[in-house]
Amino acid sequence: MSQITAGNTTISLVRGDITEQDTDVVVNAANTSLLGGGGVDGAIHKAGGPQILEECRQIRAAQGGCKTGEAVMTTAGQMKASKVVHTVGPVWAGGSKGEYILLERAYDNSLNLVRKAKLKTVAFPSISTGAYRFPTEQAALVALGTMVRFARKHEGALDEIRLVLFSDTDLSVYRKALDEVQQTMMG
Ligand code: AR6
Repeated sequence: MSQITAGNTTISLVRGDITEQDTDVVVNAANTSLLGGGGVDGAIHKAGGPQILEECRQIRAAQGGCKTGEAVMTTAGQMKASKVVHTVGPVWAGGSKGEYILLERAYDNSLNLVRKAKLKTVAFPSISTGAYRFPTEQAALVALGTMVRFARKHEGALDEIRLVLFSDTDLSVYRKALDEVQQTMMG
C-alpha cells in the first residue's frame, strides 16, 4: 500500500529526496539550535541556500531555537517548495523517555503550521530515524497514525501529506506500517 485517504487528505509514501519535492511545504528534521546539521538538515540548507539559515537565526534571536516536538516555519529559498517547516524530533533513548509522544508532537505541530498558513500540500522525511536513531518500524506507525488523526480532525484542510523515504528499505517499512494503520484505523 502506498497511499490512503483520510478526511479528504491523501497520505502517500514515495521514495525520493525531500529537497526535490513539489509540495507547498517541505519539512526539515532539524535540531534545537536551528543552525543546521547533517542528513535532511544539511541537504535542505544546501538546496535552499543561505536565506533559510538567515531566517532560522532570526527565529533563534526572537525565541531561542526550537524545543523538541515543536516546529517553526521559514522560506524554502531556492527549492520548489515555498516554505520549510523545521521540526525537532526526539533522540531515541530506549523508548521510555517520552520519545513516542515527542515524535507525535513534531508531526502534529508541523501539520498545524501548514494548516494555519493555509498551504495545502506537505512532504515529510522520516523524522528522528537517522542520526537520532528512533527505530523506523515504530517511527512509521507514529508518523502515519498522527497524520490520519490530523486529517480526520481537520477534514479538508490539507490535500496531500507525503512521506518521502530515502531508501527502498525504509519505503518497505513504511508500506508495512501503512497496511497496519489501514487495518487498525480505517477498517
Ligand atoms: N531526503 C529524504 N530523506 C533523507 C535525506 C534526503 N535528502 N537525507 C537523509 N534522509 P536525519 P534525524 C533520511 O539524520 O534522525 C541532523 O544533523 C535518513 O536516511 O536527517 O531526525 C540534524 O541537524 C533518515 O531515514 O534526521 C539533527 O541534529 C531520515 O531522513 C539530526 O540530524 C532522517 O535522518 C536529526 O536527526
